[in-house]
Amino acid sequence: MSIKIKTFAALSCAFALSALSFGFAPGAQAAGAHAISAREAWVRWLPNNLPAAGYVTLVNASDKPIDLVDISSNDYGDAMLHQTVSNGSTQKMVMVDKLTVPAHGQVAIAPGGYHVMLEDAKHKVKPGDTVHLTLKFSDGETLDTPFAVKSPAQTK
Ligand SMILES: [Cu+2]
Repeated sequence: MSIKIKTFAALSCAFALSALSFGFAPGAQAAGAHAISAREAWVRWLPNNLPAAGYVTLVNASDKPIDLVDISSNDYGDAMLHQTVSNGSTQKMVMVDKLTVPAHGQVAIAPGGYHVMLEDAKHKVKPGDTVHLTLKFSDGETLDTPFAVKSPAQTK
């Protein structure tokens, strides 16, 4: 993930914004030994090779803040953390170079706020599939996280 800032017209993100759901049911832990665990990881798939949006809640079990500093995937050519920013009547996506997970806290990458923009799928991806994102953190840990691919109608 580069630190340059790009803005986009909110094309495919309009789908993400259409459902402002912040509800997260308790989910399975992705990894045990890590300070950071990921839960409720899913991708809102879009047709016609439009970029997909990845969502996940990151939980920090340690007593220090930890930053999410990089995202990559073997399933997509490009995986970037974006934030949706409102500016009056328009909404734009802005590149985010890091996201802090507070000590003994959590942060939600969720519709209406942050999303992982997934572009350039390396193979056919469809709802019902599982894709993997590798999340890298400032404490040196990496988390290989399975994301459930869901249809555009899904909100969580
Ligand atoms: Cu985006």
